[in-house]
Amino acid sequence: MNFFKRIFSSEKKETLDKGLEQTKTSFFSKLTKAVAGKSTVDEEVLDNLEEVLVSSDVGVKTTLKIIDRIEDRVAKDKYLGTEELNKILREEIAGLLSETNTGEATEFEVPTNKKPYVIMVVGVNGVGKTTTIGKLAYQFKKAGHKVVLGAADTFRAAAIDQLQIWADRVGVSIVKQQMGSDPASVAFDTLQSAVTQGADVVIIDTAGRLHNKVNLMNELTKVKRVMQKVVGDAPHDVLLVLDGSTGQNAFEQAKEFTAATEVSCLAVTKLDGTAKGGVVIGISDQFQIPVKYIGVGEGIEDLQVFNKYEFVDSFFK
Ligand SMILES: Nc1nc2c(ncn2[C@@H]2O[C@H](COP(=O)(O)OP(=O)(O)O)[C@@H](O)[C@H]2O)c(=O)[nH]1
Ligand SMILES: [Mg+2]
Repeated sequence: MNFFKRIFSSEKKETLDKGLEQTKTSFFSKLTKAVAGKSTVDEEVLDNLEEVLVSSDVGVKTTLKIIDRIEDRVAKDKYLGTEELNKILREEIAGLLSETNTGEATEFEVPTNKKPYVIMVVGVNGVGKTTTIGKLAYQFKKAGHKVVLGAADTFRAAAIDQLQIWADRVGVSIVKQQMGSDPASVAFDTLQSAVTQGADVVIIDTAGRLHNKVNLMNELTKVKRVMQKVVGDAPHDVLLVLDGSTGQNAFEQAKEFTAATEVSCLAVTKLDGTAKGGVVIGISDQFQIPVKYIGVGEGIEDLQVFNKYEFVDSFFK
């Protein structure tokens, strides 16, 4: 099917368009400046374009790939207006994303052969893990699944309270212990409770305080191992949450976490209120890990299944 000839739910699309507004505005104003007063695609235009992409947080590697493609495609010194250049850029970015195994889904999906389907959520403090868990729980519940949350971020009392607030808001159960208790023990209890209740989905929150890679690795390994005593192949997904508004820092975090544990999918949050939405393009291209969800606001409905077609469409609208 043609990359852009897809039909999306208009409500979802509106939220996405709104969420990406700052990225778009900044991107297009830079793009316009990059080609202002230029009538042909020369070295300078390509250099400017490179700068626009890098400063939109697409990342250097991915930017170079895109520039190469444009160079291959556009005859040197060919006349090209902003609109045309924009179209070519859009096509090349779409082409790049279509080569990654990311962003094909359109619905929040629960694998039918896993019961319960266990997701362990990791990422540094403040990136939006708990919020993303709340939003995910809401979507899964809405789809008719029974969801149990596990408060394995036991480092701060506030973290447990925050997950409790989300559980109440969504109307799902939560398993927690006191602050300071062993995260692995909370995860174990959560899975046991989920199995007893016949739950469909379990989402485990974890602490992101462990900056030391060895500690982080040990802790996550322990949590996983303990979970496997209850559900042999758990966790089915390790979801790394990245704050898109931190731009290049998100790339660094992705590198660190993927070195510490096996990450199976990514969520990029806070794409609203930032001009750094290009980070999703770079991350999709550079990590062999699919971006599964994107956060476009603080509200309960502001989590979307990442779909590259919709994304590129919104980015270039
Ligand atoms: N604007 C915006 N804020 C978000 C998004 N996701 C999370 N947040 C906010 O980021 C802050 C930290 O989120 P939290 O879930 O506590 O992060 P955690 O420490 O990783 O669990 C909170 O104020 C959230 O409301 C998002 O997609 N957009
Ligand atoms: Mg939290």
